[in-house]
Amino acid sequence: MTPTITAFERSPDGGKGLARDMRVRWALEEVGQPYDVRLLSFKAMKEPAHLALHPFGQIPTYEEGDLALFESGAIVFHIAERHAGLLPDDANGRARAITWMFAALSTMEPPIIDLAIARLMERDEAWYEQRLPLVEERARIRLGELSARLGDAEWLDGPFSAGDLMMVSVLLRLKASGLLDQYPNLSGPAYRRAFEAQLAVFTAASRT
Ligand code: GTB
Repeated sequence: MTPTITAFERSPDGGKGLARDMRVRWALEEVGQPYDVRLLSFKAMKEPAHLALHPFGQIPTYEEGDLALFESGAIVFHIAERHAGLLPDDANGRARAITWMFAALSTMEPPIIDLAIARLMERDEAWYEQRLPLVEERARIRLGELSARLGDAEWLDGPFSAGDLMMVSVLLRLKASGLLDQYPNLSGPAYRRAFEAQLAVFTAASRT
């Protein structure tokens, strides 16, 4: 059965792929699962039909037969569990890949989102110039720790997994800030090449 996901009808990022449907699309493309997309206006997202699917009136959601899911992490995990290619076969490797998914969402994403929101929505506040360095520092600390763990490796734990997919989708939110450039192994040639190789699969598939 072809799943249906939801996405912004008009994404405020103007097509940069920064909204959280992108990680779900990427997971579906990686495993070669075709999908439909239902685009929603901001108004429709808060109406009862969508609230029945998503208690917080957000995107993305995922529907497949009787199953309706919300939360991009849960959706990507579901896709990774049902298809080969995003989670290792051995139980311990699988558990570690899932750990990296959680690390991306619950340890890396919050300071990165705080920074994105500060840069996007708080610029006109009187306290912006004082707050920005604090928010940047919190993101920088996590990036430094992640960079130290990644070292020279291409991916976080062995071959590419849903953990890497989630981490990359979280890090991409920092692109405009320039902060990533300070961590060559997170944004440098090896990681970028590896990321682009994965992305090529996605881009080719979305052209067909
Ligand atoms: N924890 C949830 C998940 O991971 O699925 C968070 C979902 C979420 O924040 N959805 C956002 C949403 O629906 C879209 S992704 N917001 C509307 C609302 O809450 O009313 C966040 C987002 C929005 C816009 C940009 N952008 O323009 O750059 C980037 C990311």
